[in-house]
Amino acid sequence: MKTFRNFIGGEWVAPAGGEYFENRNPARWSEVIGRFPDSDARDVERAVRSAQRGFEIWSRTPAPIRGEVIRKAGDLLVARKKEIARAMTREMGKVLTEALGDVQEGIDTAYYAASEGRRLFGRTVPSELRNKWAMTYRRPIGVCGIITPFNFPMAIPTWKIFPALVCGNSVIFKPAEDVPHTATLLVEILLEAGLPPEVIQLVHGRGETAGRAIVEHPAIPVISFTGSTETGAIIGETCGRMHKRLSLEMGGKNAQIVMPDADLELALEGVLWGAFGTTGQRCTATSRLILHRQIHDKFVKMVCDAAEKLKLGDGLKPGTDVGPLINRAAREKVEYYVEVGRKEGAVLEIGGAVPKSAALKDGWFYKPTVFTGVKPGTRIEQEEIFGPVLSVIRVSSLEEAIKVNNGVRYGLSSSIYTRDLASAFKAMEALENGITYINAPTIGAEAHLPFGGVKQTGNGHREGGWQVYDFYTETKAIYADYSGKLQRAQIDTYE
Ligand code: UN1
Repeated sequence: MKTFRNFIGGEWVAPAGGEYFENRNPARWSEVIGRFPDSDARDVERAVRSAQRGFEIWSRTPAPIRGEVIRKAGDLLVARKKEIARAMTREMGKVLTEALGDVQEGIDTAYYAASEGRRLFGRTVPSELRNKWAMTYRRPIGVCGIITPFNFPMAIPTWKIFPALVCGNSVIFKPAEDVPHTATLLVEILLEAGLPPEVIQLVHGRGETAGRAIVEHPAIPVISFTGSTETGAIIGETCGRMHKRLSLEMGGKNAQIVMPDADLELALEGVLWGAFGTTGQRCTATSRLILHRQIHDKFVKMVCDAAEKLKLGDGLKPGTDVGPLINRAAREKVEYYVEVGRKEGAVLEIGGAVPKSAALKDGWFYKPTVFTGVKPGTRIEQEEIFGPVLSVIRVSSLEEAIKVNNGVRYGLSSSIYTRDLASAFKAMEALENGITYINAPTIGAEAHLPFGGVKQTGNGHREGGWQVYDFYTETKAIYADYSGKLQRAQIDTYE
């Protein structure tokens, strides 16, 4: 069995405590991919000392040159796209087409970040005083702690790491323990692209140990985390106490609304992709379907007939539509919520079980599941399940649909299918989400637009697009006075 290492201090090293965990294939649990370091605070300590040295070099490297390194990383991702996607499917389970998309999102992010190295705009503004210039520019902040989830093993780390690096920061990267192999490949690529070794540190391990040590380390002023709202709250408390800059990207309970005037075939494709793509393990997954009563029964039948035909299996096998869940705990959570749904009186239309077929026995598979008669306010309507479970809610108007959409504590993405322009625009304005799709599913964010949610999905920051560059830089204001005398702002101008 292959043993993998951390990348700390410019070299591939074993963890201080000598402990490892196994990384297994969720579609065939008996298949072990490798052993990865179960790191602790000592490893993080070493990583911090090295990343501080990395920061000294990198923060002084011109931003366009930093961008060139990220461009090269993008080129290497292009060259190795298929190989990385296969490794990703093997450790994460999503079907190969989706894994290829995940790598592509990393490539898109690389090229956007590379060009940002030639922008990183500041502003020049007039001063209220004569012979005085005023302007702002962006400064790197320091060592950034990047903690990422299992569901997008390449895209999400690159959303955070590439902008952080282009802005001149150094990075300590702690990937989810379910997907350490893709993370290792990403770090290899950054090094091959010419990133000075101490600028990136890879610390494998668990959230409670390695993750916690990063969040609590006083010399890491920036933390970016994607994961559960519960863990985000713990991280938020620590970062608040320590005055750290923190970006949180957390849960969702996203809904697709279908109006009577919608193209139902299109809406069907949307909900299948949104609810069961990535086995429902996306923050942006469609976990609620809000149907106007006029098309409710017809559309429920369309969804159930089609969802039952989805082919479960190993994501590497051609023809597979839905892969496994990530691990035992994830499947147990789904089973738990299906039980909750039954007890709450929702009607289980399809699924609600582990598939029986012998070929799927060794993986964490679960049948696509649809509940109807789900009442707003019930637990399966309110809580994030992170699995292939769709709750259908019946409504009588657009206003009611919007109210149901907004009646949860999360606010990541939403979607409406309608041919009516007025309904589309009303929804665009009234849906309380960071992302709204018109005639498209709740998933499908592009790398050059801001990504994030309102309410308890986030804490006001955005990833992707131009906005993330504000998170990874400190804005400094400069006043250059060449008048040769003391000029007092607010006072001399108004004498
Ligand atoms: C996530 O849902 O966890 O919007 C990230 C999408 C992807 C990114 C999703 N591009 O579907």
